[in-house]
Amino acid sequence: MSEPVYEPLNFTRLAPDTMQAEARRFREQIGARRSVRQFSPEPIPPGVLEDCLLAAGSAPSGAHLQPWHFVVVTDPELKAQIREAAEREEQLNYGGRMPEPWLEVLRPLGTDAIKEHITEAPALIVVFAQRRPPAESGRTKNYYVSESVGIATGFLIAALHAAGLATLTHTPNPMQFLRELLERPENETPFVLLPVGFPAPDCQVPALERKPLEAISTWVGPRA
Ligand code: IYR
Repeated sequence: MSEPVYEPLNFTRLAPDTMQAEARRFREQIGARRSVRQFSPEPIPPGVLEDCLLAAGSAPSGAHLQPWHFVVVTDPELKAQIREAAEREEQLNYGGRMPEPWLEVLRPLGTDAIKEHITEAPALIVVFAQRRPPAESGRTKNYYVSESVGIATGFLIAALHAAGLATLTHTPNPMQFLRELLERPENETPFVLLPVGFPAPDCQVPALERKPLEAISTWVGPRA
């Protein structure tokens, strides 16, 4: 068993008014993120995705096991194969596999089984969850995998947005075809498919409202 090795925390203490300004700045920046379904085929400047992936990889994880793997697909032929397989699943989803109450809450988003974004976006990032450790690790379990990969995916989406890129959080379930097409090992399961790129110049998004603070939070004790 390895014993802990410690180092001093690198922490920047901010003045209260700077804290408020930073919180507001971040809220406004992240609040401007929208899920985008129409992409421009323009390429992504080199190096940007690497930094975003490293930001995602800095997420906290169960026992610091970092149970994620990111596959970046830019190859047009592979993107076409992924689109074809995703549309096959989505035809079944929209054609009866999703019950009416589900279709009803999706209606305002205007989604359907056609997934142009998969071939239009210059890159797809497929996030894989390592449900079990790789065979060569000698360990048999990972912990809090969905929580860890969910947080890392949130970091990734935020990093891509901060870098000036749009994403769609897409889950063309069931997604096993992604493991097969991308030749990932059997301890990994596909978690989410993120088309990434610049929005098409004529991109439209549904006009949506977000829940206000009172609806998403409860305070117990004095509010600072
Ligand atoms: N996977 C389908 C359906 C879908 C489901 C949810 I929940 C969404 O928020 C959006 C779509 C699709 O991608 O169209």
